Amino acid sequence: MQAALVFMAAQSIILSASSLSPLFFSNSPALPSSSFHGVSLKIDRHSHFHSLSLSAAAPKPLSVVAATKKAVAVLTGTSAVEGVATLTQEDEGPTTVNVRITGLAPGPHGFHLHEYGDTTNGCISTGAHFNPNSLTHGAPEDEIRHAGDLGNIIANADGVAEATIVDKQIPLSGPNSVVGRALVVHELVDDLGKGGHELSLTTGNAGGRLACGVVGLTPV
Ligand SMILES: [Cu+2]
Ligand SMILES: [Zn+2]
Repeated sequence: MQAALVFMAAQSIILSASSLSPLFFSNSPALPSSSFHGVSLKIDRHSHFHSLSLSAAAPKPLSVVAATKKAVAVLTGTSAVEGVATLTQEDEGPTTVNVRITGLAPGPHGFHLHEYGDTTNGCISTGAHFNPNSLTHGAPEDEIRHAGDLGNIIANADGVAEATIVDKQIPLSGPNSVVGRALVVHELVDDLGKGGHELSLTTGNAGGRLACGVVGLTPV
C-alpha cells in the first residue's frame, strides 16, 4: 500500500514535471532537458527500492514462486494430421503433457520434444530431439535418453491418439525449459533406441515428421 502511494506520488510528479521549473530538481545533478525529468525520477525510485530490498538483513523473496506453469503447443503439418498438447508443471515437479492428435494412421507414432521452436522450414527446422545432456536416444523410462524422448502415442482405428504423459525432463522453466521448443509427432513407431537400425540411437527410426507445434506459455 505504501509503495503504491509512493509510486502514485512519483507518477504525479512525473506527469507535472514538464510544467515545473528545472530549479525544482536542483538536488538532482546535471539533469538533461526537461523531457528527461520524468524518466530520471522513475529510475531513481526503482533503484532505491531495489537497493533497499537487497540490503535487508533477511530479504523476503521479491515475488511469490509461481505454483503452476502451463504451456500449449498446436501441432500442424503438411498433411491432415493436427492436434493440441497442453503442458502443466506444479512447482519443480514433473510436467504433465495432455495430447490429442487426429488424422493419424492407426498404431503407434513417435512423439518427441525437439530442440528448436523454429518451423521456418516446416517441422524439419525444429532440429533434433531436445538433448541437453548429450545422451543417446531411448525410452522415456530409460536413464540413457534424450530429454525430449516421450516415446510413442497410439492412434486408434479412427486415427485419433490421446495420451497423458508425465515426465521429469521437460520442465517449463529453468535452464532446461522446453518453452520455445517444439513437439513433433512422427509417421512411424519410435523403436526407443532398441531397433538395431542405424537411426535407432538418434531418432528411434520414427520416420517423417507429420505435425509439430511450438510450446508457448499460456494462462494458468
Ligand atoms: Cu521426433
Ligand atoms: Zn531421442
